[in-house]
Amino acid sequence: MTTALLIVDVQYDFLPGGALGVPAGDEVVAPLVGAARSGRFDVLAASRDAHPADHCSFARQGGPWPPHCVEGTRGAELHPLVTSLPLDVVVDKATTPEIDAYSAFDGTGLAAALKARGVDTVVVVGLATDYCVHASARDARAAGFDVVVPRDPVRAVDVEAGDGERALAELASLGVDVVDRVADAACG
Ligand code: VGL
Ligand code: ZN
Repeated sequence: MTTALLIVDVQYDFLPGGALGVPAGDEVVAPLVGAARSGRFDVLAASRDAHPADHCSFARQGGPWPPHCVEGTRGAELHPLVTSLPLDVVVDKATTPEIDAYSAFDGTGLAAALKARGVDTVVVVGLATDYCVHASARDARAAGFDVVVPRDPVRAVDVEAGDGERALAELASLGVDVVDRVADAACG
């Protein structure tokens, strides 16, 4: 088993106080950094939401979100503890004005980059459970990986109460292994 930890969108704008702060989003940092430093992962990957200033997902353009993760701004930067990791792969997504992408696999070449490193199992962590974690785990599964989502290093936006739990339930129905703790994931 060759396992990747995929750290999704742990950027200032998704942390409390950010433009699209995820409630308790900062709580993901300690468990995921601990996992990344545990030596249990063969490959460390991270994604960034990296939008142009006129991105179609922004309210000004008729989209659902306040402006967030605009390239070149502090809000788009990864948390410094994530940046401090020896990341093997970093991908930017939703980088063109007309196209939104929640999945770290959407238009980024991430599946090929992981397969080139022999990865067969992907543990998906980060923000947010009901958007980019959900879409990334779903696409990892669709790309043929075994997929694990641990609960301790993910947090949900929960626009509607229960969105995060529904996202995890849907992932489980797709064959994703939803576990309580990242420490219990990828022990093969
Ligand atoms: C995300 C909303 C908009 C995410 C990205 O990373 O989950 N959510 N853009
Ligand atoms: Zn976005």
